[in-house]
Amino acid sequence: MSKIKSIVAREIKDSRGNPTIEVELETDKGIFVDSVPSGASTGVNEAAVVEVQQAIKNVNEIIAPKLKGQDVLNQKAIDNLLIELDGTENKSKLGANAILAVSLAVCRAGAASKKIPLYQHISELAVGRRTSHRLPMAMFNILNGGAHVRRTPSDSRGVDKLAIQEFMVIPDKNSFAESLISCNKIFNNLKENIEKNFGKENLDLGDEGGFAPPISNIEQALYLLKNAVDGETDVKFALDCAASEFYKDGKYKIDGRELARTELLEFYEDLVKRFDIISIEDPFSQEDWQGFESIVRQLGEKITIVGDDLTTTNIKRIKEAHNKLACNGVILKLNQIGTVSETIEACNLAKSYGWKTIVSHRSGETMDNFIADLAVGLGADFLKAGSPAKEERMVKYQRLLEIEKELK
Ligand code: 2PG
Ligand code: MG
Repeated sequence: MSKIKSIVAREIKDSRGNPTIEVELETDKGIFVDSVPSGASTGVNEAAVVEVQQAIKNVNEIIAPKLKGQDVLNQKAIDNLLIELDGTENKSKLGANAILAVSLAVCRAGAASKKIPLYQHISELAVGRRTSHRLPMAMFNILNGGAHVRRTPSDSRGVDKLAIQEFMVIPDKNSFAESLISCNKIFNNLKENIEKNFGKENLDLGDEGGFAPPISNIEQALYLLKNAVDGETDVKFALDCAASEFYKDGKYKIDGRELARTELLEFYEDLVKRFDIISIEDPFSQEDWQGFESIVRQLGEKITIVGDDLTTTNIKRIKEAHNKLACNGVILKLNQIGTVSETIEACNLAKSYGWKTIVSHRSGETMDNFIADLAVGLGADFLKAGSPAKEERMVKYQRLLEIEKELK
């Protein structure tokens, strides 16, 4: 048992330089610090974020006095209390950012109270007992488009950006350490190829540390990736289309064309035939259930169709997606729902359906590495945390390396 002595919130900056909230929670075991990331391609059904200064006020003046003296081992009860204190459906009163920062720090303090690693504590919260652990496979996002790249056709380069947001590589190696080495080789090959084809001035990176060369053609992007894999074996691809971002008035704007749902489906089918793609996230817009249903029917046996904006780590949406057979994999993002307990619940539900589970960072990240422990603790199939070229992404992978060593 460890009682909360104090909780103090303050402002820090995230990887895009935007303000976000960090919380410092003190118990007899020490001081525990966690912070909250933010998305750019956010789903409309995500929990609400309140302005940072307001979130800080809400933690310091409303949450902290209520939680003082509570035992951090009661994660579920504390998360329920936070939900109750907020009292809204989407956490719009206190803010999911305020609530999550506290929930994360409580969890970290809980692990310390039990003197066990954070991932082990999370897994005990998730399954109610001790279990063995395995590492997730990493999805490294090394080519960026969509909302994570700021370029318009009117730029000097005159080329629009890629409609698809994330082009990821998944090295299937014996260990995470080997996967990371493999990713680095691919990343460096990609860099060389981009430099050769587009010049040094086009080596800029998107928000998640993937390259953002002046191309807008999806096939060309996949060939760039394929060439970069050069000699590396057992490397698969995954896409996060974040299709809500290129959907307008019933059409999907991609590759300079405007595609209807059925045409976009054909487009994906063709890509899956020609490239080693094992997973497609948000292939259709977040309310285009028919799109999701059709792609699961056509490709669901072969690859994973992942809900992110569709499901928003929300058990209601996950249940609906299951009933409609709209996906067979799910993204888990703590800040889409706002508490550790609800994220665990979402994961358990998805697993009960036999879905693949992917713990994910956000495009605006902090140096917090909580999601590495979360991915291991939940026994998630994958962790997606960007490219190793950015420090706020790399700290998550560093933590996985540490955990891997510990588990050997
Ligand atoms: C996504 C995420 C993270 P954002 O769409 O999966 O990669 O992006 O945080 O901008 O929503
Ligand atoms: Mg996504």
